[in-house]
Amino acid sequence: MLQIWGRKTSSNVQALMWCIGELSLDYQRYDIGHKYGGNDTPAFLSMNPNGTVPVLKDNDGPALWETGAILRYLASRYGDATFWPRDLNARTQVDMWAEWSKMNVALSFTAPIFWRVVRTAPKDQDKQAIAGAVHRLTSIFAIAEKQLSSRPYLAGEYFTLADIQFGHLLYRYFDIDITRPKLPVLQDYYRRLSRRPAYKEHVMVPYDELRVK
Ligand SMILES: N[C@@H](CCC(=O)N[C@@H](CS)C(=O)NCC(=O)O)C(=O)O
Repeated sequence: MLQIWGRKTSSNVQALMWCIGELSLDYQRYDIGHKYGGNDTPAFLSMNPNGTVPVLKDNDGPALWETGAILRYLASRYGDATFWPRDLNARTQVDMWAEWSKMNVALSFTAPIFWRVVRTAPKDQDKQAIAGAVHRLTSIFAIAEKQLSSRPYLAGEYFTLADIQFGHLLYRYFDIDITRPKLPVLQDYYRRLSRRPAYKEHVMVPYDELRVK
């Protein structure tokens, strides 16, 4: 069985849990981090010296950290050949879009937009900075808009690991109180993802406990 340390309101934990749900794997998750604490104890730091969540253990295997690496581990071990192709070129296409999502989309959304809107008290919010960050994210989303206009999923015909790394950010993007540009293809892609049971369960999670009032 898999053991996961990490609160369900962490976006990285959500990506991991969504993957676990899609692959129908048995798991036990422990609430760690943010209001739950527990990520600064010697026991936790011996698993992950960074003190961040998620951490995963697969049966008696070593503790794994870094969400991207954990996702690739699960995909290699448990994913089928559409989710994580065995052919190197096909797999690298998936990996390329997964990495792009982590490095370009997540870094342009989580701290610059989500934290500024949700994890900042309304009186301290910098509306201009938020609008600027949305504008920068839009130019990145334009790449996804074009990519998804000729295929149903980010890396092609099939739902893959790339959709996990990209799509888990969209619930919060479409849910928070910001002015969004029209991106009809992305909106439709998000609508399709939000019909997936594992997405509903692990990604569409209320984040009120993170809100600074
Ligand atoms: N690069 C790491 C980042 C992990 C990370 O920053 N996790 C956040 C939650 S998304 C965290 O542990 N925050 C501290 C906390 O929850 O207390 C990864 O991808 O796993």
